Amino acid sequence: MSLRISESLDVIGPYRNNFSVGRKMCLLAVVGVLAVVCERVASQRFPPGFQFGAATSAYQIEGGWNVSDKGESIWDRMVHSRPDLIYDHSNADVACDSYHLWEEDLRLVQEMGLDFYRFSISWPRLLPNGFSNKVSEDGRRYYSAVIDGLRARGVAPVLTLYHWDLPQRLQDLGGWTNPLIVEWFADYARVAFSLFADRVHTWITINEPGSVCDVAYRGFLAPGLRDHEVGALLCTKHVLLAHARAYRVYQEEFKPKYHGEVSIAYQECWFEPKTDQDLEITLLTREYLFGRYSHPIFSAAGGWPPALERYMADKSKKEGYPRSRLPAFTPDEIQLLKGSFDFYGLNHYTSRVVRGAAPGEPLAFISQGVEEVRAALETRPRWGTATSSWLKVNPEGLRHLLKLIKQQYGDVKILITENGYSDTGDQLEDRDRVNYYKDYLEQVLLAITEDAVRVVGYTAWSLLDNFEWAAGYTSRFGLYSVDFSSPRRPRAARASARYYAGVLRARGPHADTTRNTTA
Ligand code: GBH
Repeated sequence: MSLRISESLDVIGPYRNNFSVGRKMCLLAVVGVLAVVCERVASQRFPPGFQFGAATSAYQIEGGWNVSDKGESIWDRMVHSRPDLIYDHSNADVACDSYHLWEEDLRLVQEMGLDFYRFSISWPRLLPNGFSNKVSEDGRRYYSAVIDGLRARGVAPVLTLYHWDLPQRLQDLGGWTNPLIVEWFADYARVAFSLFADRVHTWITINEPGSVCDVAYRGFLAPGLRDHEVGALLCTKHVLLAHARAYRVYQEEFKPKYHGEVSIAYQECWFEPKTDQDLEITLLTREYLFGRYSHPIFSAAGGWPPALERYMADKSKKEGYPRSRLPAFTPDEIQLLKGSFDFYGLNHYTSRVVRGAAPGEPLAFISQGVEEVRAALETRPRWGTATSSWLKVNPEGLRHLLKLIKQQYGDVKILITENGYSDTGDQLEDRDRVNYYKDYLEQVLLAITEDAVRVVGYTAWSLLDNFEWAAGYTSRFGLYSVDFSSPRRPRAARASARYYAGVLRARGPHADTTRNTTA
């Protein structure tokens, strides 16, 4: 008798009853009836060494937007000058006030027993004018204290250099469309490595290059510009090169001493074709949205994905441009980019069904599709919903995607750098979030045990409710809730925080709910 893990989970039922049902089943096993099921449940553990964490980002939690010498970021500028671009006209001037309440956050991290905590540095907090000639003593002290606090609690810091809060000064000089930003970013990275690489051994250079370039240059994130035709593609090239330069700075100047790991974190959905006729458009859409960022770094050949490169060259020519809108790499740049990773960072939330768009079909919103390749994106009615309208729940999509990454780039180590679920935040008994985590974790486990994908860790987004970009505070992703109406910003554990603490104890999606922590 060989039960599949998913079947045995159906037998076990909802997480809340795990323990009692599990215990009854083990009793039955003693009389020899369901021994196999018990064994399968016990073996639903992640391999030894697998790491669990939770994530946040600087602008979304810190507040303290203008304390001491902190510089203005593109998010500070946008929320203050264009509050209409934020759904509830809110901003993150205070947010979770983690700039002042960081010890409170570390208490939550410790309470859940996380192996690591992923957070980000605000570039303009560390380098107030964007350039490395002046390092903020206050910024240095803040991040140093958080790092030391984590380590004192036995939690590894995972540090992101860029989670979307570019110094406004650099935006005024063209931001990610200016090729000089590649060196400015490398300078910033060198400062961060010099200050913290003795204590931080896992680094993410850029969080979601696709959001930085494509979403931002369609106007949905700061700087709120609209130029997906040219601006987004210049941004793509420079974001990638900035990552690679930072990677090489670490490799050459810090790795020999500290032996840490550096990579980039992609946001990728699982895409499946609507019909057999949509296979080609699905591949092209994947290459446009995801391969454009991963192929230059992770493929053996390097450079842009060949089919996308051809498509963009042909299209640009037809449009009358003298050269491809997708800017070319020099041979040196191809070499710089190729292999600039120590693992594959993956943020994953959702899935889409892809089909060719009908002539004239509107594709302005990211949820509608991708204008550049004329692809329409749909969802399946049976997929679950969340408060974020873009977030449809399809746990199997994560397993498919993990397999696809392995198929494309070989046996690369994959760190899931984000995965999570949004609700309105008005209840602490967040059953839907618990189910989301359990179902997605099961799929990660299957990818490891059945498909031999080398997933080395998993990160829940997010540790606590925070400023959800253009959605303001209307979508909540926290394992812990935050009361934004109170000046003290009190945090409270949701059921999902207790569940995740149980996952950490059980080392599997079948949370150990035996211990009642304060979490
Ligand atoms: C991640 O982005 C971020 O890294 C994190 O900061 C964020 O809080 C978290 O996920 C949750 O959103 O409205 O249809 O046009 C996720 C990637 C890209 C998802 C933009 C939403 C807008 C889709 N996001 N996308 S739509």
